[in-house]
Amino acid sequence: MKRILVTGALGQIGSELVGKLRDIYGEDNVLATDIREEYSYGPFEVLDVTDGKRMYELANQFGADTMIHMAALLSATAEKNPLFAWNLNMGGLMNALEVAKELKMQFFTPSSIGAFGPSTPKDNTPQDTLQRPTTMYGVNKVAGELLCDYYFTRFGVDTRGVRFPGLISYATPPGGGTTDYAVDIYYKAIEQGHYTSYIAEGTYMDMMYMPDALQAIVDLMEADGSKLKHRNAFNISAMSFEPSQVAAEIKKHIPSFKINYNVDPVRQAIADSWPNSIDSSEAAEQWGFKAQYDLEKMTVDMLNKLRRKLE
Ligand code: AKB
Repeated sequence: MKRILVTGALGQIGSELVGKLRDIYGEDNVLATDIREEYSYGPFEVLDVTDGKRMYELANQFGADTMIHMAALLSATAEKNPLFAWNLNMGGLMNALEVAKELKMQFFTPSSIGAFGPSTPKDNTPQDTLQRPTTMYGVNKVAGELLCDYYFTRFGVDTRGVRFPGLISYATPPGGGTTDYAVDIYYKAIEQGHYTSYIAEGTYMDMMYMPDALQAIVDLMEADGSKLKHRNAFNISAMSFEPSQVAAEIKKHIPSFKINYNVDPVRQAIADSWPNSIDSSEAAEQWGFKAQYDLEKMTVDMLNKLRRKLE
């Protein structure tokens, strides 16, 4: 049975991931850590990921054999405070990789579609392609992809990772991402019947429903390592859409729903520098990645779950 340490356990992905991992591997085998102290159940420790010594001690005491390193700033927040983003995103990752190396742990950390930039091919973006991102978040993600590959080839750490698209969930709101509009729109549809999008009509980005993202992490970590030609930064996507397409899908269930636009130039510039749609075929071939939710199926589930949560 795995013994897993999760950083950033109260974040958008972490808070749902911990529950899933505990269902699979047992509550006592998953140590949730976060800089915030709000945890309600199961093993939890406060951890600032820039404190490598404490990270080592917690992993060692817990007897962890797997590190899932999620703590990071997202794209829009990182753009507001680039130096802090570098220190947190890169400092945290270096500490986590060092702990994984010392304690011989299997290792997962996510990259993102943010690792691509304006010179990357925009449509069906290949697994291996030009990566010259123009955001601090993107610079962190490319450096992180390279570092994870380096720790595998140089030190034999079993590093694995995916490039997540925008993630959509009814459980925990995201914070500080460029793709967050695709979550907000569902909340506002139910709460107010209309949504003002900070991303312009016609801006396509890759997206994925949270259950598929969580399953992808589990599947990649359980995959036979000898079959992986890549290890880190697998392109994975479930759908690509632009704001008016989500609005049209919501309208099928809430006919009076309306969308209008008030574009935020900072987040729009980030979105414009990212691909329209990425090619996930290497992940499918090497470890069987397959998403279950498309826009239609996700919209039905999001609206049902959010109605129950909000009404
Ligand atoms: C963001 O928008 O920053 C994230 C991402 C795509 O990495 N959701």
